Amino acid sequence: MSCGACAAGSSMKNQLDRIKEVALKDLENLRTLAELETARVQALGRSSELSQFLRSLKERSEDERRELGALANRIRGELEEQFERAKERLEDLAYAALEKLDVSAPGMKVQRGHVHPLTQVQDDINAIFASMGFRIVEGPEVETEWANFDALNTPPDHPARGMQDTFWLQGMQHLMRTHTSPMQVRFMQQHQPPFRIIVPGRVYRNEATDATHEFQFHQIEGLMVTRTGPGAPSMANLKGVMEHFYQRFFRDPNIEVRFNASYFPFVEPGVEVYIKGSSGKLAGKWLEVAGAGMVHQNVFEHVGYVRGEMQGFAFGMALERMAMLKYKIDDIRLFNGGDLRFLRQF
Ligand code: FA5
Repeated sequence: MSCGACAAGSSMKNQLDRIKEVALKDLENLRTLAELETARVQALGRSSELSQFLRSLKERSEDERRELGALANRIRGELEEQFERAKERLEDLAYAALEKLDVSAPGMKVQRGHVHPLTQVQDDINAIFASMGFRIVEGPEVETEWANFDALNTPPDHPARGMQDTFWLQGMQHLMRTHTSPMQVRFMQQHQPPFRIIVPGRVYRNEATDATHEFQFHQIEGLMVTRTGPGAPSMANLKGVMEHFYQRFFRDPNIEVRFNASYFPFVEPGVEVYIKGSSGKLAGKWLEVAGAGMVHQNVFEHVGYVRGEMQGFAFGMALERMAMLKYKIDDIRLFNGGDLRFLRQF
């Protein structure tokens, strides 16, 4: 071996020592598995200095190749082992961090939700009617045109249909119910009097929203029917039920009820129910709170009863309007707005 070759060989050994030194130093400072992977690629990857070194050996003499190749491969093996150890150490640390449980840390407070104000008001209303012997039943929100209108004495050309414009489903046979009154029809088709029911539920109307109108709101229907005869439900009974309900609901024994003549095709006579109380929004003025009346004999006929054999009253009110009056809420849109500042007040 010439002296020149000797010098080249020793400088290449130095280069290998330096490569090893740099890689081991890098290993000491690693803190994450991601950092480790970057350092590993840098030290041992295809474009690392070590790989380039090994590739360059083919230009060397056979002796040099043998000697320096063996040395370079030994260093590669050592480094691979060191990287593997560092990996195990970092993995252990990562698991330990995951499992770390500080039993003395203060507990995390779980935020509890609560019942929506409309549900609270509905529960109150149900309880009051239940105490008067009314059964609570529910019905479908998608209705037939027949139950929502025709059976309720409102044929296609009837002007009252225009007052309850709705959302029709494809084919115009079904619609989103405009009121809970179709449940009068469904219930009577399946039951014989005597009965008294209330029907809470969602209703839909195709109208612009404002502070007192929603396109989707809730109603509570009431229906009490017996066979015709002494003791059958009368307008006087209807007034008594209304009075008792509103006095208990608003917790105001001074609430008065007044009927104003009105028109709904499915009752005869029909009235609008007004109340006046002594405090809050009810103080000193008459407010319209419901529609009501004696069930029309045409409706009894449509559900299969014999005309004149049955007698009863029906009423319908909106849940949102009840809640607004009770809690002095001035915009109906707050109920569905999702604003927690509003909802947390209940
Ligand atoms: C009816 O829906 C009748 N079915 C009520 C009825 C039942 C009368 C039984 C006779 C016998 P009306 O369309 O007026 O009636 O609606 C009833 C109540 O719903 C109204 O008094 C009003 O308080 C409320 N209401 C009507 N439209 C809306 C709306 N867009 N948003 C909120 N509340 C409404």
